[in-house]
Amino acid sequence: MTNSPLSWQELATLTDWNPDLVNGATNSQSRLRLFGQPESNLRVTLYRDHHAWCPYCQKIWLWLEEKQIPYRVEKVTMFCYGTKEPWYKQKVPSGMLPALALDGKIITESDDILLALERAFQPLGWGMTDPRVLPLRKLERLLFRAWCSWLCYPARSPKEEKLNREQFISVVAKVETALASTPAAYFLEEFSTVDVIFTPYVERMNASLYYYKGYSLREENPHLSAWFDAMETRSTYRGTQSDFHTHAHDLPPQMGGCWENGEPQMLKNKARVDHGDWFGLPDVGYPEPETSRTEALYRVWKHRENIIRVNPSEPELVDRALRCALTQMMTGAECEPPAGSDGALRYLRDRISVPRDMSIYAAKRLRTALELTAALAGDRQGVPIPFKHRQDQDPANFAKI
Ligand SMILES: N[C@@H](CCC(=O)N[C@@H](CS)C(=O)NCC(=O)O)C(=O)O
Repeated sequence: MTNSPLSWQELATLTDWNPDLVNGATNSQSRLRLFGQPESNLRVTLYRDHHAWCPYCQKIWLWLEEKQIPYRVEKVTMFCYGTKEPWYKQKVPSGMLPALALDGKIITESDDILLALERAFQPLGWGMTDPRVLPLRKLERLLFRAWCSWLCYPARSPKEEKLNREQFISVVAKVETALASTPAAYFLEEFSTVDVIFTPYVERMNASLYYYKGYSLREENPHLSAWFDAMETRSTYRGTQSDFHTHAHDLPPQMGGCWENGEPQMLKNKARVDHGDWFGLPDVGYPEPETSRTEALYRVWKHRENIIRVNPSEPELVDRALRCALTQMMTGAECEPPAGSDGALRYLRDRISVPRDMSIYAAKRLRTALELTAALAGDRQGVPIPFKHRQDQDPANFAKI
């Protein structure tokens, strides 16, 4: 145990994280993607949320990454996080996301965007209107509605809760049958637009049902489990993939509420997602990369001024406590944080957003170091995460200073 944390300068020497955001692997921090092509090939701008969270944006993002279509990214604030940018409302008066500019023409509605992209760049495997794709698109919407009915409305009785659960599981059975109908782990013989369409909400279902209902979609359904594993072999998906903690706390304001069932398994899952152990949760199945710590360190180091400024505790206290947690993460030696910094460290632990801030394993490493270090100071929690909005994450507060 030490009580002298490394300085920011010393910490900087411990990371060489430097991804190629333009031509390298999929990364939520990219503002321009060229895939090795000249900038003159650019025909597309994707307007998506600052948090890399919007499910309909993820669909378009993944498609562009899979097809390696050069594009620019413009980030926009979602209503429940802060004020919508006036320049965006001039382009898209509803303020809805995603939007896409293709050769200067604005297109909204994610399905219309995919149709336009297919016309311009050819489909990803089977196209949106292919007779094999249409019924699977319908199945995805059926699954979505069954999920909403179970998660987003309070059940008036245990009987209704049970019925909603059974209804959802009966649609999952149809998804299992669809996945079983080809030898591949994907919906059709090869990865295609269908997998892209299922990805955003199946990922959110996996997280939210684990947390609010004690139901583990990925573990209880062999074909969905194999599908997740196959998706995770793709660097494109890994770059857009979120974790249980982020989804569990980003969904309620977007969906108008998520309702816990209070069952013992649910309570256990919720405690684990909120307080750890984050390793081994069924939000990821591939092994941890060697770079998870250096990535987490670099991301905190880069944004340290904003991270410290938005924390409700005193800046000097947060600065030192944060360096203690990073010292522990990088050296393995426990580092005693200043008295009274437990709430400050847990405030940050609860606000790491995946993939906005860092990738899934980097976030697990950072959450673990923050919790371990906070526990040396006490058991105070941070200011609770709001349920009706996420203005604590307003991008305006994180603008570069
Ligand atoms: N049907 C639309 C739905 C898009 C949608 O619901 N977008 C949400 C974000 S996931 C939105 O823009 N909400 C307004 C906001 O949060 O600012 C589509 O497929 O593109």
